[in-house]
Amino acid sequence: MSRAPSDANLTTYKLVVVGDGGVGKSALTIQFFQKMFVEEYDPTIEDSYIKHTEIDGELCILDVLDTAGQEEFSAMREQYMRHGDGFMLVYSVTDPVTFENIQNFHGQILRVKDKDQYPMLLVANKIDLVRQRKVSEQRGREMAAHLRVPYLETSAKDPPVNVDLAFHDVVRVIRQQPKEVKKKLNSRKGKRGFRCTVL
Ligand SMILES: Nc1nc2c(ncn2[C@@H]2O[C@H](COP(=O)(O)OP(=O)(O)OP(=O)(O)O)[C@@H](O)[C@H]2O)c(=O)[nH]1
Ligand SMILES: [Mg+2]
Repeated sequence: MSRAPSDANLTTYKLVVVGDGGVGKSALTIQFFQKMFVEEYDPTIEDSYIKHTEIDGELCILDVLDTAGQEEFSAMREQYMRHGDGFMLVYSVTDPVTFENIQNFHGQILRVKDKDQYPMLLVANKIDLVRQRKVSEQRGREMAAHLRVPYLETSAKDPPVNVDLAFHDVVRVIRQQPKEVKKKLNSRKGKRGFRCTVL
């Protein structure tokens, strides 16, 4: 049996899941961390999860913030945007308004980060709801190209589609950043942040 390396040698990636209320941010996060689908809708205020994962041969710590999509909590947005190393921009393929709002989340993240590009992944969720689908894959891909971010279609419902891949791909996008940004991540090795749920 090999001994697990100490956390001091691991990079922590802070991922933030954003998007309108009801698009499935919590369902995706809970499917990723707890391998179950939450059927009922219980609007989030803010939940945090942490776990060790191996991605492309590198063991790391994923620190995921599941945010509030409901408008009444929008005052908290800048705070969590400052905190993230990478973002999942989630919309529901059944709701065009949530798709249009992606541009607002994307724009606000770039403003808060004061950058013209930042690690993000556009996530088209609820693809299992084929008959209720109103936003096509083509429109999703066009939006992703326009925002210059990668695109992925997901379903948080069982059997899940691309859920692990979505979280891992945000880490991959973070890792593809230029060197100076990565240096900052490395200097955080072993340091741990705020309150969290350890699974
Ligand atoms: N069919 C289907 N339903 C989903 C999927 N993802 C989420 N849902 C359902 O959509 C509803 C809202 O999901 P949540 O994950 O709570 O939405 P949220 O984005 O976290 O919402 P806020 O916390 O208010 O921002 C719930 O009833 C989920 O079961 C999916 O991929 N497919
Ligand atoms: Mg939620």
